[in-house]
Amino acid sequence: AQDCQVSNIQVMQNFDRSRYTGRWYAVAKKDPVGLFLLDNVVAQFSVDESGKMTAIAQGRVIILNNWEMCANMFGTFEDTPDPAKFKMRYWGAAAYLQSGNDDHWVIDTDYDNYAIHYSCREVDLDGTCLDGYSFIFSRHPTGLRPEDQKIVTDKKKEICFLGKYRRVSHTGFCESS
Ligand code: DAO
Repeated sequence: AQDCQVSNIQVMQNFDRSRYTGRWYAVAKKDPVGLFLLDNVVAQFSVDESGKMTAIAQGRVIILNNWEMCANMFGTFEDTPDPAKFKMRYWGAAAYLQSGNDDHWVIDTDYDNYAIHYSCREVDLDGTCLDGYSFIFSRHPTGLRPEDQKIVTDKKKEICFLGKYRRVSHTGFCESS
């Protein structure tokens, strides 16, 4: 599916949330309108006793025009009929951080090295995504393995975000604060 229709986007088959748990480093990001998380983004997924997926995430943000800080964020995931498609409710440890309710789709992952996340916030009248964001995650803080890069590039194209990503750097900003 490369007609860029949000409803035709292929997601991970037989998504296994338990294999997805643990730490993921964002290595690239396609920003939404009004971007929030800038860099040093790390997400940690868990599955609780009842089987529900939750996550905590950190990342550098700039709030109130000029205040740079490390945001501690929380997310809970509501299941849908598709095991790779969730509704994510998210909020910050502090009230002035962003909160919301976004789609959270896992497009592809090998669980051990890479994952491609997708969220469309606003679908246009023609069925394409008007405002969305996407994270490319790696299990390795150093980035994607060379052998995973082609897979990721192909998926970026399939979700119609190719060329819209920027690198997400890891400088240790959130480790000191
Ligand atoms: O950074 O511009 C943006 C949008 C991201 C909003 C979501 C942040 C909170 C995520 C919490 C948990 C999971 C991955």
